[in-house]
Amino acid sequence: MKKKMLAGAALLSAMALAFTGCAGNTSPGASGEPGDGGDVIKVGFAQTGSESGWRSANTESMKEAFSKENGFDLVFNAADNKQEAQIAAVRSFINQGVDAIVIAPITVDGWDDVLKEAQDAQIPVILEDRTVSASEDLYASWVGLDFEQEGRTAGEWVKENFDGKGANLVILEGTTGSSAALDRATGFGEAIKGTDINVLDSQTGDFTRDGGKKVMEGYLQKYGKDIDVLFAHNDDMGLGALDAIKAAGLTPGKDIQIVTIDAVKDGMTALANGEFNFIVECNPLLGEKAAELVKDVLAGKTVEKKTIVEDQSFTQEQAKEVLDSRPY
Ligand code: GZL
Repeated sequence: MKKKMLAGAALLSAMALAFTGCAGNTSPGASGEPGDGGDVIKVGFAQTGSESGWRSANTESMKEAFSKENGFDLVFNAADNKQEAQIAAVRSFINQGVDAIVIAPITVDGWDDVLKEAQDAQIPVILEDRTVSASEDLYASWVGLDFEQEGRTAGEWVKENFDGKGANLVILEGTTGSSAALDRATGFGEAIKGTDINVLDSQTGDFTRDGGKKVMEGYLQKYGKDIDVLFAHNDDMGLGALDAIKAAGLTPGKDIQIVTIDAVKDGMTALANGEFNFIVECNPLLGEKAAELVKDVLAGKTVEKKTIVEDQSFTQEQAKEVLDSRPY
């Protein structure tokens, strides 16, 4: 039963309790806090899919936070990177009468109708990771990263290392229409504006290794040894590109320098061994904050509309130092 329905039902069940001594699972535990035998919070989580190492780490973080021990009954859906499937999952959560919905929206657009349906059903929505173009009134809060700053940091590294050399750059973009890809492109473009760096091409690899490899193969056929540097919107596309670069007889990290975003284990390993040259972190551990926001919203507390989680960046030397202690 949804939390907001409990006001009236609580009165009735209290009265029933007075006469029958029995109560459903809505009776609060000792402290009234969910998870101590008290109210269990039913949450529907609409994940993008399993497109990258970052996504796996994010899903793990969310499942750990929305555990039974923490007072949750989690309904999980991964939408295989398909927006229409993700919207259908949210509609299903509404029909199931969950207490709250969490979404990692694949793309920014297309969310207004289903978010309005959730609002009409009095089910609060929390966004984690990426954002939407819909009005802020249609969701309770968002916890994520500053994608524009991630792109800017990557661009500043390229500017610092390649401006004034007439360098040729190719870009592997993330999922088309996702806030991560849109904002990283904006930040990166701002950072290299006014330099003599020549952007030869920029296409989407959909945040996947296979996508990165296929697009990089096309770049190498078209531009070959003219490519000096690759900017990949995430580690996984960069890792896919490594295969293409080696198959072309070139040495990644030297013939073609590579800057990526995420800093997952495989990316940091490539950085430590010299195949990547610079990584900007994008922290996937958002589960704890998302769970805290769900509990606070359901408890009627006022919450921040936006929570940005801090990122850092790594050189090859820094990657060697921290690789064994990385949490993901
Ligand atoms: C960023 C996240 C992106 C990662 C990719 O927060 O949305 O999606 O950078 C992931 O690895 O697929």
